[in-house]
Amino acid sequence: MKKTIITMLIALVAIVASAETYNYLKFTKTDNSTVTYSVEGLKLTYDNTNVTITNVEGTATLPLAQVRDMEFTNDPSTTPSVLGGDVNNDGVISIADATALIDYLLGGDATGINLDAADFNGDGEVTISDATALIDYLLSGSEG
Ligand SMILES: [Ca+2]
Ligand SMILES: [Ca+2]
Repeated sequence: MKKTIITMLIALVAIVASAETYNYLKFTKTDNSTVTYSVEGLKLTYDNTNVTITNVEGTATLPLAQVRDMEFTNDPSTTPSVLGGDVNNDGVISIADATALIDYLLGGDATGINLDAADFNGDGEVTISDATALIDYLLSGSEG
């Protein structure tokens, strides 16, 4: 996992040098929140636990373990941390959330269910599609 990220970072630094069409670097965190940083003066450094982002606006530090993805973008918007998918409200997204969601869908008992987080695909209602989307997410995120 860490090796993958470090490899990505090295690749990104090379991309920064060549691709000037994008204005922001966007990090997607494991809780599905996103943060963007201006690429102006961008410098990325990292150690075993953190990636440090330095740009004209200042310096920010992100734990590597929380970084799920990163990409360049021209969209500076960020997504607040709502922990979509944390159906059982224990602070992490895991298979327990998928089972809690399925139990809710089958039984209709919303006790202990975070319905906002349960609407994983964001279409405004909690259905089996959210359970499948959550399971897909869990499967795709478990590599490495
Ligand atoms: Ca959870
Ligand atoms: Ca939904």
